[in-house]
Amino acid sequence: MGDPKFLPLKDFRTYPPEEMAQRAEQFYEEIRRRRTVRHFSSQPVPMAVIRQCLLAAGTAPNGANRQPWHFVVVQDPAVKREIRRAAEAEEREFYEHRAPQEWLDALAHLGTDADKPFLEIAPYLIVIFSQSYELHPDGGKTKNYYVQESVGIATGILINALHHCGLATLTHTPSPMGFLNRILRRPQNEKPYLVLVTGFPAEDARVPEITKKSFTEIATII
Ligand code: IYR
Repeated sequence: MGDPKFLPLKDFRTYPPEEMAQRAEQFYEEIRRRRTVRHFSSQPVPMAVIRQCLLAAGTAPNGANRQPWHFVVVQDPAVKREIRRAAEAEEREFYEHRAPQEWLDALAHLGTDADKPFLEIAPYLIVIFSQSYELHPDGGKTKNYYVQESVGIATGILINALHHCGLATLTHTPSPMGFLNRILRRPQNEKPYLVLVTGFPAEDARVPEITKKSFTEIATII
């Protein structure tokens, strides 16, 4: 290993206190408008926008800069149909057998069920994979670090970037998700993390009436 190389931090920006406060408020107002949407329109979305948002996700802080993620953008209707079929089979198992009553009770106010039409209707399914290790062409493996944290942060940035461009998202987690490796032909070092359903909301989209915890419930200043 050579010596670590460093560069001056060039493009960091600071703002006067009033502008900081204004920016903090504006960001909150922008992000609080984001809602998880389950009713999508099939209206097309330019792929260039998705590509740019994925570049934003790829800037996420992560363990040892291994960038242990891979994003598969599914737009092919046949592949979306296959994913819907496989996801609905797992979801039926979940809702009818696997989920304990306590979990079903916790979900009741969201009105979710095993039917997932959005997996075919939305223009894109962004399937996010985590890489617990790197697989080299000679068959060698290198371990990755803080993989769940890293991929979670990248996913958060992606959700934020897509919202920022006026796109709706749904974080969908069929469980188990192993079928995604098979359908999308992803290698054994990758595990599906979640499916980010992406597009415009349907004209008549409705969202559950929910509230967010207050500041004092989510934060402590000591
Ligand atoms: N994966 C299932 C169930 C589900 C679980 C949670 I936790 C949610 O917040 C919502 C749904 C589904 O997608 O329906």
